[in-house]
Amino acid sequence: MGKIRKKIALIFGITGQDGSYLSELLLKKNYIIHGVKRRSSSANTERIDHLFDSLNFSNKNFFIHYGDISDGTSTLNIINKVKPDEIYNLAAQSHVRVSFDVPEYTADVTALGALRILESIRILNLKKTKYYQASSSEMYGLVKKKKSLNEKTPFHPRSVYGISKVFAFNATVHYREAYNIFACNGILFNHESPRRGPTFVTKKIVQGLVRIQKGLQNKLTLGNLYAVRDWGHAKDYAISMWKILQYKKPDDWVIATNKDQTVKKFIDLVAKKLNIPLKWRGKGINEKGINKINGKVIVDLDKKFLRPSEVDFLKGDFSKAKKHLKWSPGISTDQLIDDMINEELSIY
Ligand code: NAP
Ligand code: F7E
Repeated sequence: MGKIRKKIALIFGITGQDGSYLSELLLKKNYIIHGVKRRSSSANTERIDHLFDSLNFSNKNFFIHYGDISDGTSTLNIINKVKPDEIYNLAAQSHVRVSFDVPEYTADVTALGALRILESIRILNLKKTKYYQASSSEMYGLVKKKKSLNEKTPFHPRSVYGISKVFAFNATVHYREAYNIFACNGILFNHESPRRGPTFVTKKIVQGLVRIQKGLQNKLTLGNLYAVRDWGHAKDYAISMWKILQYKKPDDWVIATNKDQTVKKFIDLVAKKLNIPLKWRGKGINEKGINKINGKVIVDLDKKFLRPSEVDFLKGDFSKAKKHLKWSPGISTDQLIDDMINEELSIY
């Protein structure tokens, strides 16, 4: 009997939250993984250090290459060298607030980066290579009716990050239609985990409140408390990425939990789990979260964390993915918060 050839996956954005969970999943599925890492002056492989020997940049089934999706030549060269069965493009300047400060850079990486990968697949004539684009609920932006959003809901992005993701979404559809490339969009709603970057709101809240409980920090300063988000667990969402590329045809998919919460509710849930007695006082930018027992201000607001234009409401209808991909979120918000808190507590 001949040996079954292992599938080869190439992951752009392997050092990020999702890249690390996707790598763990694909290694379990017996893939050979090639990941692309940017050069940085300080270590950026913390989330994947457990998967390879960082001195040799590899282990048996896991290889890291230096590259950058703002560099078309290196992107094309890596794809040509690896000739992957599946490419996952998770690389992006992924912070919405930061995209207001560095719009041109965000568009170069988040929009044109996707185009550079798609162009490489086309130029190299890789007929069998499948492409996953990390599209985002931020594309919906200004939502007219506060109801669950699906694959048919129109996009109205509210940041250069959102605009760039709409470009990448459309480029993915275009390369599918024009060149018959198996190119897919996962329209993923917010997903979090202990590995979430520290400046995203859920991680900032968990980290801040744990540190306050431990007496290591006095207060947590935030922006808009009333934004509504649909928060899932990144581990669940990595499974959806793989399922999207295994489906019989390329398509676009909403991945979400169909549950919504405000930022304020998320703070209340975390505070309750940490036994921090919290009450709210004041309005607008003067609203504050106060320790009911000693009267100390635990949460306050600062305009610098507000955005010039906000996405007020995001909740996703994942019924298409449920029906055809047999994907549903397995981890509840409650479990997500426990997971994030436990990880944070384990540091101290
Ligand atoms: P993340 O933690 O910020 O990871 C982003 C990854 O992209 C990192 O590995 C980063 O490398 C890499 N990267 C940034 N610029 C690059 C460049 N020029 N060339 C190559 N790599 C580059 O983001 P995430 O939460 O894992 O999200 C993964 C993807 O899904 C992103 O595209 C994001 O926009 C999208 N998305 C995320 C969510 C969510 O809620 N998490 C929802 C929808 C869509 P460094 O480690 O060197 O910074
Ligand atoms: O903000 C509000 C903020 O930065 C969530 C990215 O993964 O998901 C993420 O984008 C909400 C916003 O995530 C603070 O105004 C209040 O309404 O955690 P976030 P995001 O902007 O939704 C989408 C789907 C992606 O694709 C992105 O890559 O929380 N908020 N106070 C705050 N947000 C932050 N960051 N910091 C605050 O202090």
